[in-house]
Amino acid sequence: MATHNSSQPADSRVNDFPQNFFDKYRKSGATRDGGKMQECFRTFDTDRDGYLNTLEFDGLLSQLFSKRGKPYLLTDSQRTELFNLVDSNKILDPVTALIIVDVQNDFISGSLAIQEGELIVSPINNILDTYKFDLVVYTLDWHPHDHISFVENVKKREIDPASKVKAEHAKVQDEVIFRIPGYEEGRIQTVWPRHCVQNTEGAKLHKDLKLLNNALYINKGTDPDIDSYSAFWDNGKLRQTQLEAELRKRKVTDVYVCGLAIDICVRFTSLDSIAHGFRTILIDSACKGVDQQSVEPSREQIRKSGGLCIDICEMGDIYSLVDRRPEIGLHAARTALGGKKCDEIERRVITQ
Ligand code: VGL
Ligand code: ZN
Repeated sequence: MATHNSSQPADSRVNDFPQNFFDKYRKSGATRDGGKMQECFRTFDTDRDGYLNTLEFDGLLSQLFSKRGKPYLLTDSQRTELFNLVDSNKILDPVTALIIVDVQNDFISGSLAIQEGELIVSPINNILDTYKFDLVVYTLDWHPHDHISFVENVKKREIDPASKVKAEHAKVQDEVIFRIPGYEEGRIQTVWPRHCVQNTEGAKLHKDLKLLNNALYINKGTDPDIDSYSAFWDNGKLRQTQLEAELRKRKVTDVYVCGLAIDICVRFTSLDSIAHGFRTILIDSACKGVDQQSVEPSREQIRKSGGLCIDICEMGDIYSLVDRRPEIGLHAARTALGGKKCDEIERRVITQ
């Protein structure tokens, strides 16, 4: 194995590849068709297991960094650096977080009780017992008593003239547009029964939910004038919680999401997780929805945005990396390219 660096190609170095695969890319004006990646992979994945092991990766490096068939020697640290570049999103060594969204009394047995909500408590406990996450996060909907989302409070704020629903007629799940002093735009808000008021019984996590030591707790919806379905951002993307910073601090790569409700807070938390570049996996059977009709569209939106929806029975293979899904691998690769927007990258791939 090479232990020193040299600006000259080595005279002799083990080279299992009689022809240099990269030669055609050295010639000026070589056509770079879309098949080059598959061809490259097929060439170097000599044991055909779908992965490039260390030996195969060395084979690739020694052909790539060469002159007239003679490889340049790379130091171990250079090889490691190049490998880490490829693996910059920790594809081979993920750091995992589980976000348990709003498993609070009011969403299970209280004012905003979700159908079969209590049925997710034991699957979540099973997940906590079975898998060791690098970080477990419990989120709490944590509203002040005068919160904008409470139907009981609609008369406490000015209604925007554009609001179809007027204060006198507002009922649960209506969309009301408020005027908030200091903001030009009206604030669109679906109104809910009073729920998860700070320090009340309804805001407590379900008594049977297993609480891990060293977990992180994230309160959301604490500003009276704006709601927060996502555990990352408020609905107007005006202010962030500390969730992203805490995940970054621990170098989390893979975010698993479960809890209540799949069509509201789980959905927006998952979408923001995807947008922040985390490989995001929604554990379907550990979630329930407020509105049954919007459950499937929520899943679809998460999939389309680059997330994965899995059943609990798929969790073992995915967590242990026996099952690697290209959808989220692709998302990770895109993030490795500097977090560029998907269409930008597709354009680069097509036109290069
Ligand atoms: C939620 C409605 C209002 C949720 C929170 O946690 O899904 N839904 N506030
Ligand atoms: Zn709420």
